[in-house]
Order: sequence, then structure tokens, then C-alpha cells
Amino acid sequence: MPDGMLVDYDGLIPNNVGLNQDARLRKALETWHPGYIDWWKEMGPEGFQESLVYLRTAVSVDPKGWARFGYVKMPEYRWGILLAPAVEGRRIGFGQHKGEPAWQEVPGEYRAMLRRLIVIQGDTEPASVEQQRHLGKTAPSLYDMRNLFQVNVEEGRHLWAMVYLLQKYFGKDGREEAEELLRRRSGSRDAPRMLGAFNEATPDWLSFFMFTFFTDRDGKMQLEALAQSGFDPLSRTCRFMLTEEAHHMFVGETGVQRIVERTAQAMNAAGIEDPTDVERVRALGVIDLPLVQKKINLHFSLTLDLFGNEVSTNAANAYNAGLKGRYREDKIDDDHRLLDSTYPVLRLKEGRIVEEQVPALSALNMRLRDDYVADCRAGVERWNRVLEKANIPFRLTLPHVAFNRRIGEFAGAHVTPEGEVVDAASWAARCGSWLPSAEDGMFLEGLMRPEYAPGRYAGWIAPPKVGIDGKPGEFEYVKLHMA
Ligand code: BYC
Ligand code: FE
Ligand code: FE
Repeated sequence: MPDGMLVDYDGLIPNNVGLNQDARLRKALETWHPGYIDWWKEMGPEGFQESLVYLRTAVSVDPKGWARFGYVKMPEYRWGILLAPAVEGRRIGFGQHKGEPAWQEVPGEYRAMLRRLIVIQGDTEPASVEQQRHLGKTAPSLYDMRNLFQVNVEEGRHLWAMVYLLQKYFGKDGREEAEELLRRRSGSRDAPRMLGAFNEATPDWLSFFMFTFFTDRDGKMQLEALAQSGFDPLSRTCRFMLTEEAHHMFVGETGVQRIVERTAQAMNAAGIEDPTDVERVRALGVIDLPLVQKKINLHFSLTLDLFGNEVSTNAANAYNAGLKGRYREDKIDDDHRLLDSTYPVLRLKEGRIVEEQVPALSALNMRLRDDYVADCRAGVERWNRVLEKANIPFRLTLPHVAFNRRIGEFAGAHVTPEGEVVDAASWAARCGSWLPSAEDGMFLEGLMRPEYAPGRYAGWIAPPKVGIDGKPGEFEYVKLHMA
């Protein structure tokens, strides 16, 4: 096995970063550890800390087989520090240092910029665990509950990944930032999480699936951009995180797909031909497709805000410095400096949405967002195939990127999901048909009754096609221990 693929499991913190040979770092992380466990017990999945959950744990970083499955109590999960294997002779792939050897230490002139990127990335991970902590109580099956907890423990591990970088490479202020990551709380008035979408509630399982589809996918895009980093430890950390991220998006995509499938079945069985006959569909105990669309509108627009301003000097500086690249930078065929090229950006000019060419360096957030939208669109089309097969005359779509935005060019503008700019009054009058209303929330709340019998599923969601780790349908993914 190549060097660095074996993980040391003997100490408190599993790792493949030679923690045993670095007494100072080991001490710093072991000092941080109890605070993390306290945070997990206080803010992690509520009511299930004593249950045995069939989880995968990363035990290697070999892409061909890195995980082991087994029953674990979540507070005893082995959160490890795992970096993808080093690439020998790796060089910086973009920006003004293109072609120089990748950095193994923090370049002094970029220290603050790099720390900020790592702290923002780190802040989102525990935030999502906090947002999802009540959902175990309404899980539609043990299979889904297990997937929720799998996502949660891995987001916890992603926090460890960023804390490792802060503690190892940023000295005292790194340690302070690591403490702050445990202090902020999603939705808190005094100490909120850093980015908007991570302070929103995740009140029901439709939201959870939308979050893992849309928001974890922002995670994927940002991690891909950071995996290109010239700061090699960040690149290697993000590359390994991406292997876990794939499952998070699988949970979201298949979750929504199973909801759509169940709704289509129930409508066909009841002979309901009009998908917008919300009342009749809801009476069947399934989720109407217009509500699925509203949740798409909400989670897509909230997540677009996470890409920052379309035109951003932060993004240009991070690229120039070689810290944050483009999506699949290493596969793009151009000069990787972007000093002379332009990129089209949508802007709001005199009440109209127009496309404008801007210097490519300053449009990097926009470019990453475009790549993100394309990735989302492919997933939505896969959902639509379920409707097509079931002969349901309804198609899900992504709203226009200017719809319901709070950050960037369209912040505060009144734009319909179709991309039409309207005045504030007509937006307000119609927004109940575009975004989930209080009544929609109450309907979902009423549906969210837990189903804890092995192999059984709530009536609003179809069973999955295959189990986790090849397990049969009635497998007990969570052995409940109710306090
Ligand atoms: N909310 O130049 P600008 C994940 C601030 S998700 C609040 O436009 P930049 C996960 C910005 O901080 C991936 N504030 O932005 C998913 C700046 O403030 P300062 C997370 C915002 O820097 C699911 C000012 O506005 N990782 O992993 O180009 C579950 C002007 O900013 C927001 C990352 O995001 C906002 N939405 O781009 C678990 C990667 N947007 O500094 C996990 C690291 C902007 O002037 N972060 N602002 O006070 C970044 O690369 C960039 O910071 C951003 C923003 C892309 C977020
Ligand atoms: Fe994550
Ligand atoms: Fe994730």
C-alpha cells in the first residue's frame, strides 16, 4: 500500500498525518477533543446518542476501499484526520505562482486569506449538524435515520479536517478559531454561523433531502475548488472529504426521488389526473408536486447565496494567490492565469436582467455557480424521469438564478421563478405560490410521523431500491435506545 494510506487507529484520534510524531499538535487536538464531544452531545442528533447506528467509518484513504461498516454509538464514532495521499512533485496549477512547487507550509503573505477560507469552510460543517438535530424523531424509516446520522457524523469529521489545518498551521490564532467553531450556533442571534443558509431551519425531511441535494452540492463545488489549492495540506484534506460528500448528495437525490415516486404512485392509484389539485393529493397522505417545487425554489435560491457576489475581488485574490481554483481547474485547457480573458455575468441594469462580459478573474464566483447550476439541473432531470415514466403531467424545474436572492447582484430584487422582474407588491402577492407557506409547513409537520419498525416506510416516501452495504430490506439500521 502506498505511503500515507494506512490509518493509525491506536490513539484517541485516528489519523494518517503522523500525529504520534508531532507532540505539540497532538496535545492541541487532544485539548480540543472534549469540547468537541460536549458540542456533539449538546448539538448533535437529539434523542439518539445512546442508539447503535450502522455507520461507515473511514479506515483508509485508498479509493478502492476506505470504509468499514458496523454498529456504533454516535458519541463513540472514530472521527479521524484523513488526508488523500500526497501526489509526488505536485505543483501549483493556477494564478501568479503557477508552476511553482505546491506549498507544504502556509505562505506568509496569504496567511489571513487562507485562514478565512478554512474557517468559513469549517463553520458550515457543525452548522449543518445543528440544523438537522431534531430530524431523528420524525424519520420515515430506520434506513433514512441511519443515512441522516451518517451524514451528521461525516460533517463532524469535516469539522475535524478544518480544525486540523487550523491547529497545525496557524498557531495561536488557529487554536482560537478552532474554539470559535464550537461556540457559534446555527440560528443564534448572538453568535450565528457565518453564512446565511446555515442559519435557516431544516424543519422536515423534505427540507433535509433538499438541503443534502442543493446545499451539500455547494459543499462539493467549494471543496472541488479548494482541492485545487496550491496549499497542499488543504488540497489533500478536501480531496478526501469529497469521497464522503458523494453519499450526502446521494441521500438528497434519492430522497426526493422516492418522494416523487410515491406521490406519482398514489395519484395514479387514486385516478387523480391534475397534479395541481393539491387538496386531493394531500388527502392521500403524500406530498403534492407543487410543494416539492416550492421547496426546490427555496433551497436552490438559499444555496446560490453561498457562492458570494457574482463579481468579487476576494475570489480574484484567492485565485491569483493560488489558494482557490476553479471547478476541475486541472481539466480546463487555458492559461490558468485569466489575466486577459472575460466571463459573462448576469446583472440587473435599469430593472432588466442583462448579460455582461467582465474580467474572468473577478467572475470566479459566478463561474463556480454556473458549474453548480448545471450539476443541479442534471439531478432535477433525473427526478423528472420518474414523473415521465408514471405519466404524470408535471415537471420540476430550477427557478431563475435571480429569484429570491439576498446576496449579490439580485439581492432584494423582485424576480419571479421564470426570471421576470416585477414590483414589490406583485412579488409579495404571489410569493405564497412560489415558496413554502406556513400552511405548507403545517401540512408537512402533520405528515412527519416516525416509522421505526425495521423494513417499514412512512406512507409519503417509497422504499429505496437497494439497502446500505448490501443489507436486506428489513435490516435494523438503527437499534433504538430511547431514553
Ligand atoms: N452569507 O467577495 P464576496 C459545505 C460575505 S458548503 C453571509 O462576495 P467571496 C457544506 C463574504 O464573507 C461550502 N455572508 O465573497 C454544505 C464577504 O465578507 P467580508 C462552504 C456572505 O469571499 C452542507 C462579503 O460578503 N465552503 O461545505 O468571494 C453541509 C463579500 O464577499 C455570504 C465555502 O464557502 C453569505 N452567503 O465568496 C455541510 C468555501 N456570501 O469578508 C457543509 C470557503 C458572501 O467582506 N468560502 N458573504 O466580511 C469561500 O470561498 C467564500 O468565502 C464564499 C464567499 C464563496 C463563501
Ligand atoms: Fe461537509
Ligand atoms: Fe456534506
